[in-house]
Amino acid sequence: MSNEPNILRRHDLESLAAVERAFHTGPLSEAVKTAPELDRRKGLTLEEFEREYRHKLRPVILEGFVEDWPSVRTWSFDHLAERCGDVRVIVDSYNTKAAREATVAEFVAMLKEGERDDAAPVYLQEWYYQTTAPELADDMPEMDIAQYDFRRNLYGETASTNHQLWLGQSGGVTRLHQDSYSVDVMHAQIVGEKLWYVMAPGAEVLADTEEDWKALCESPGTELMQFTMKPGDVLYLPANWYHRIELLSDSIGLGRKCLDEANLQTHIRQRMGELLALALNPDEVRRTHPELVDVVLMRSRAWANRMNIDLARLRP
Ligand SMILES: O=C(O)CCC(=O)C(=O)O
Repeated sequence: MSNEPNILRRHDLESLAAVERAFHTGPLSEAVKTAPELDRRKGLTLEEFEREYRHKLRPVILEGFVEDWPSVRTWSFDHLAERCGDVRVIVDSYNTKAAREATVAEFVAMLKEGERDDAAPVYLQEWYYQTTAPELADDMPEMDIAQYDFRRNLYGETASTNHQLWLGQSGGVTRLHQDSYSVDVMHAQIVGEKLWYVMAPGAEVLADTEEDWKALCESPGTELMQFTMKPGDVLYLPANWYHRIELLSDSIGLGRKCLDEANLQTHIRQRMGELLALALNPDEVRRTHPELVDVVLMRSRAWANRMNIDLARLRP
C-alpha cells in the first residue's frame, strides 16, 4: 500500500489502472473532450521561448521547430529497420507482462503485422538508442532551446544526451505520469501524430470516486489541456507536469529531457533516493514497485554506460 495520498502520483498497478479508467469513463473522460488547446507558437525565437515560457514555467508547442531535421524529412519504420535492424530493444517495456526482447527489424515486423490483426498495439517506449545505435543521433541535431540542460555539467556531455526514442503503433498509449528526477520534457515529433493530455503539477485526486474526479476537473490548479503533435513540432513541458499520450497513427518521437538548474537539488535527492532504495532495500522495492524496478534498472544501466562507470568496481 502506498503512502502517497495523490492517486495521480502513485505507481502501483491498481492506481495506474484507476487513472487510465478515468480517461475512458466518468467526469475526466467528459472533460478531456472539451479541454482547451495548449499554446502553439510558430517562429518563436530563443529569447521569446525563455521569456514567455521557460522562465514562467508555462508549457508550449513550438510548431515546426525541427521540421528541417533529417529524421523528420526522411525517417520511416522501414528506414530504421534497414539502418539498425539488428539492434536489440525491449518492446512494451512499460508493461511487465508484455515486455520482451526483439530486434528493431522484428519490432517493425510486429508493428506491421499488428496493423493487419486485432492484437494490442506494440510500443517501443523509452529506447535509449545512443547506447546501441548512436549513428541515429546525427539525424536529430541539438536544439538551441535545450542548451540550458544542467545535466551536461553534472554528468558530462555523453550521459546528458541519453535521449529516448518512442516508436509505436496507432492506438498505443503511455499512461498518465510525471517524469522522474524533476526534468523538463522536450519532445520532438518525427513521424505520425500523437494526442497529448497534460495537467499541471498541482493536479490531485485523493480517492477514486466520481466526486474526486469531478473536483479534479473543476479545480483551477489542474489546468487540463490537450493537443496533437505533428511531425516537426517540439513540446516544452516544465518539470512535474503530468502527461498522457495516445498514438493517433504509427508514430516516432524523440524524448529529450532538460534539467533546469533551479531543480538541481531536488533532482540529486531523487536520484540518490532511488539508487539507495535499490541498493539497500531491493526485496521490498521489488515487492512494492514490481512494475517500476526493471524500468529503473534499465535507465540506470544506460546512464552508467554513458558515464563509463564500471559496475564491477566501487571506486575508479
Ligand atoms: O510519447 C510517449 O508515448 C511518451 C513520451 C513521454 O512521456 C516523454 O517524452 O516524457
